[in-house]
Amino acid sequence: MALERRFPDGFLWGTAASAHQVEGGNRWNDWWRFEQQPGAIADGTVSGDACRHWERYDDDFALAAGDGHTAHRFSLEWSRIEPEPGRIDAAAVAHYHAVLASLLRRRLTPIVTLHHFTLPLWLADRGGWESRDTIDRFAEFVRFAAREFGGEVDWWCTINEPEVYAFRAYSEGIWPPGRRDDGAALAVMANLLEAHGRAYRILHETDTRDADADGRAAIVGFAKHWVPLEPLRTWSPLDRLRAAIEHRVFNHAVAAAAVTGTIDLSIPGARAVRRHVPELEKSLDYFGLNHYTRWKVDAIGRVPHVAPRGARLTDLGWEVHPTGFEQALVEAGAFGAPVLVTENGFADASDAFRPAALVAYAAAITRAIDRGVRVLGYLHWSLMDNFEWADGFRPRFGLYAVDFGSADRPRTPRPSAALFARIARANALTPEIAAAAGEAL
Ligand code: IFM
Repeated sequence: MALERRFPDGFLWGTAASAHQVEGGNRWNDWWRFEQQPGAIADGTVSGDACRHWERYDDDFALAAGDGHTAHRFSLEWSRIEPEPGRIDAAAVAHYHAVLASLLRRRLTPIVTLHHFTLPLWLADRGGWESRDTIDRFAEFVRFAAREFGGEVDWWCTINEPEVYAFRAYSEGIWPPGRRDDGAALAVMANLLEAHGRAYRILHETDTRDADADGRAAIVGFAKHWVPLEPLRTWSPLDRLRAAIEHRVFNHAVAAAAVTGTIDLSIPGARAVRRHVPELEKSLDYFGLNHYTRWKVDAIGRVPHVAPRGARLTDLGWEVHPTGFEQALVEAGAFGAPVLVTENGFADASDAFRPAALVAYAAAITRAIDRGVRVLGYLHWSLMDNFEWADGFRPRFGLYAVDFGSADRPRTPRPSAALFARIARANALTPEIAAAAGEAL
């Protein structure tokens, strides 16, 4: 990299995580119960004590602040706050106030997710997101969170990856409740989108306290997993058709719903969902973009999504492809709201290519900015290794390695932690930083 590339003033640098993946001891949600079934988790692990972040959050935020981060995204665990219908657990609420106080003391802007894949058991047992009643229960939870935490929080992320959740849990059946029914997946996705719209209005009505006195009391978006889906064989009408259908339902329809208010979800062979939800219209103050890889779509193969031959792959077999990230930023930006990268990261236990990838992906952001996308910040997934859902603890996404074999879960920085710190502190990519990352991707 020959030239220095600066990021906009106030650009947010930090990491993202979710409660169940790091806290430990989240035994009152549907994931905990699901993990106990033999074969549910690929490497045979369970979330258990996870990273013990429930006890160690303050030390973890000290690491982040010491590395020049300015923001941190985390989720409130609904099942801890409301372990039984209508009963608020005062100790859990006090805990999250302490978490927020720790972040604020360290000048880390909190970005709070309200639903990140887990449901309280009592709600999962009443039909979870297939039931419209869950939308109402979620609305009440959001109102509670806005009242309770609004004085400390301005940035809210309503729902993480509605599309991933719906397909993994209701179509592939590899997440709780383990259903395999495309029609149910579409219905669940629609309910999650409706819930986002409701939450957007509630947060703006209820959180009127401007925590950082910048004139904005509530800044609300969702986190959308954006995956470029391209035909494996561009000459194949079947690959092209399947890629187009999947792109439409997985990427475009989700983002469009939050702009137009119209939910329009269809896939061949499943009952389509079409409805207009007024609360959903213009319900993004920012577009939360989660991006990891692109997939080539093979309409006739045994495995429908594959990485291109010869591509550099993460430990999960996901292609490292910075140009796809630039494309995702541009496509997300086209929906009109500024984009916050709410997640991006790499399963790379040996940190073999993460430093170079960090530089290449940051460079992709600068190119997207040059193309007119307003990018507000970048949150790396993740500060430390954590519980990767049905893949267990094997994939290592952390800037810090966690020793899960040791009772107190020691954290050790990977070289990437220092490299990311240099980018965050400089708020720039410099030739020196690029050189420090080693060989370019
Ligand atoms: O770990 C997940 C996270 O919970 C949601 N987005 C993708 C990450 C990596 O798979």
